[in-house]
Amino acid sequence: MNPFASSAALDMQGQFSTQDTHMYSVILPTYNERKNLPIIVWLLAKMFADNQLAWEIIVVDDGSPDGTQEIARQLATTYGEDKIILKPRAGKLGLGTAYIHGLNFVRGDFVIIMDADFSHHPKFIPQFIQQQKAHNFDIVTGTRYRSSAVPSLVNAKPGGVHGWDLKRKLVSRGANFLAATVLNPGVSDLTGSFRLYKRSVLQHIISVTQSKGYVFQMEMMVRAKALGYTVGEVPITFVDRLYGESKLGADEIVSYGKGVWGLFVGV
Ligand SMILES: Nc1nc2c(ncn2[C@@H]2O[C@H](COP(=O)(O)OP(=O)(O)OP(=O)(O)O)[C@@H](O)[C@H]2O)c(=O)[nH]1
Ligand SMILES: [Mg+2]
Repeated sequence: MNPFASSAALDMQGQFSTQDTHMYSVILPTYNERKNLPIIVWLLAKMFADNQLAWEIIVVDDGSPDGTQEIARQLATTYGEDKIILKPRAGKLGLGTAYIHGLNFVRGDFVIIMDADFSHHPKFIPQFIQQQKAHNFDIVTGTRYRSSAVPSLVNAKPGGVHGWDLKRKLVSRGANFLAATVLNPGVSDLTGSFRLYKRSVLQHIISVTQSKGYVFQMEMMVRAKALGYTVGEVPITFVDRLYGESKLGADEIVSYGKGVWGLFVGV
């Protein structure tokens, strides 16, 4: 180990500081999240402040007709233009490209990807960070399908899903089971999208990921493992969206199945 590596963490008095000097950038894709956005931003800001972390939120809104961008501008005035950064696009271009777009503006060395509809609770982020630090992971992923963290982590509680009907639960379980069996990447929640990445790792993975829609998250993880990146897991409880309509339909299920097959033959 480099004997000088820790000197950067010494503060002015020569004390060893445990202060986290990293910056965490959240990419928040939004489409018609006018009602959810203020709550999720408030929770994120509070969590970052409580944990004394440097942060920013990049809102990638795809021309939401409900006026999400107007809310984002108000939030930027409230929290600061350096904290809430609105990077809109003209129309609904999809989630995969929303992450790519948002990543162009990231200033932090770590990136958190999450949904804005309250399904991903910011309270889990300190555990993601703890897990990342403990093992220097390239990626830490939230998992709905484990009862404990991998490797184990104090305070982690079993993951789960709340507010979904049986059909949606079965589809999600089935989708993960199918992907886990066919692709076997050794990560439990492949279709989830609540994750912490080292920025350079996310840039690399995203540059080689080809699929769109629901398959996108899965391909990112399968590619990450194939490229040799290290992944930790933290159980999360996933709650169905607070406001707004769900859009999962038969078309998504069929294209997902095709996506798994594409990855099986392609990666
Ligand atoms: N910028 C952008 N954001 C999107 C797009 N589609 C969805 N989102 C956002 O991406 C996140 C996840 O999308 P959701 O629609 O919640 O997807 P889901 O959780 O699979 O399905 P729901 O049951 O509808 O919650 C949310 O924050 C959405 O607002 C899009 O085309 N562009
Ligand atoms: Mg959702």
